[in-house]
Amino acid sequence: MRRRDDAQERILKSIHELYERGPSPGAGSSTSRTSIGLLDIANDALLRVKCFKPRKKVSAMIIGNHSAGKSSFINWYIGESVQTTGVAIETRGFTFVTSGRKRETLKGDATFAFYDYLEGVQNVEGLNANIFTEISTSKEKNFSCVDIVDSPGLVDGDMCYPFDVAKVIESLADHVDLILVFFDPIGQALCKRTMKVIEALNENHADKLAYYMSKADQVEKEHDRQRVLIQITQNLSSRIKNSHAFKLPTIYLPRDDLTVPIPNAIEEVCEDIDRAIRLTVQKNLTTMKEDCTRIEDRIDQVIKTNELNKKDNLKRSLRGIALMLLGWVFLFLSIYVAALEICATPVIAHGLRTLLPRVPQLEGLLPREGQIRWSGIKHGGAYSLSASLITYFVIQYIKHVVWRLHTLLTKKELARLQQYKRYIAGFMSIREGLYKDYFAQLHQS
Ligand SMILES: Nc1nc2c(ncn2[C@@H]2O[C@H](COP(=O)(O)OP(=O)(O)OP(=O)(O)O)[C@@H](O)[C@H]2O)c(=O)[nH]1
Ligand SMILES: [Mg+2]
Repeated sequence: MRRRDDAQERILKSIHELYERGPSPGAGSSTSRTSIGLLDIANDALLRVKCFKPRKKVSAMIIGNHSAGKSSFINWYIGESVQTTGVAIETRGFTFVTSGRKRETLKGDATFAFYDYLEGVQNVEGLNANIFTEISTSKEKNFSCVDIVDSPGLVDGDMCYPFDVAKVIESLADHVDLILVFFDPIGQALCKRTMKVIEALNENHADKLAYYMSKADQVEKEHDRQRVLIQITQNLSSRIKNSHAFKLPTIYLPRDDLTVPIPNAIEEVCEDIDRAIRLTVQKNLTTMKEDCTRIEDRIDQVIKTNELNKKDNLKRSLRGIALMLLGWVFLFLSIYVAALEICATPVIAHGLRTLLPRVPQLEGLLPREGQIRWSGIKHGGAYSLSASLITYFVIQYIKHVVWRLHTLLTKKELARLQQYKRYIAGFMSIREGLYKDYFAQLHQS
């Protein structure tokens, strides 16, 4: 039993650390000297892959009627009296019972900080003063892999809760892995408030719910117990969704003085918790593989896009240079036409003829008296100049659009991506090792 606990705890912890900090030194991978976590890689600005850190522990919430034995079960499970129990209404708030290195009690604010998924209920009025964390050093059963949430007993009538209990239970249900519902056989089994909460939880979390008839040793006669079981089953049947998988084991805290052999399925509760842990271990191992594959694919995609961009940049540059040369042709043409037109103005033409009387090419440039150049088109020079200038500017614009280059990865960035690929390969091999450990412990148990 202990071996199995250790392996599961180690796997959950290792996966959590791989996401947060990367492999610890000596984890048997080429990446062991790095301190970069899977999340750091996923969140890199070049990649931006959405990943969530798997939780280190499974959480199980216990709900049920007042005095159903919820807190007593937790104390029994961890082998330590962290929760107050008794016939009065004992538990008035929510308590997260978790394992740690030092016995400690955390109040509202610290509890909200400890469990980030409580963000959704942080503003529920009156909850802050009624939410706690009890850290216990217990190593009993699979406690090191599970956080157990104790909830206030549900009662009908005038009982006034300092906050909206049903709302908080429903909100926590979104985040816990298992919801244990305790019905005690005496009086409280038919509590309307409990039934309403169960009905609401069945809407979205039917698979997480497990029902038990607690304190079964209080009903010594078998036919009385059967009657209570039928009564609870009848009440639940219209409210629960997966009724084909419905079970209602009878449980009670083991005691030595019991003369009547009442069947006790309390180990089934432990088995349900163990199953949730096993499922979480499997789920986390699968999630890690999927995340690694997604990050690897993204790295390949970024490198491939960079290669394509490089080729495209070359094409764009060639087109840009061609357009630039063409633009120059039209620019020179515009300058030439402008020069011709300036020389053709009477004052400049006269001046040129006087200054350079013996240059024969001059007559080719200057119009004879009364001659209209540009194939006889009046203002042909102005038209030609405008046309070539407009063409020049249009070419400039097209060049500006065409010669726009993609930003390429720098050598440093490319090297970083290649390094990430090596890290991911390292993560995958560590994960393989964890999977082997998981199967080994399955065969041993
Ligand atoms: N006979 C018997 N008594 C039990 C068992 N479990 C708990 N009790 C007793 O039932 C009473 C109520 O137990 P709690 O654990 O305080 O019940 P709870 O569900 O936490 O109650 P609230 O916090 O008020 O909701 C205590 O006096 C316990 O000693 C059991 O299995 N058998
Ligand atoms: Mg209690």
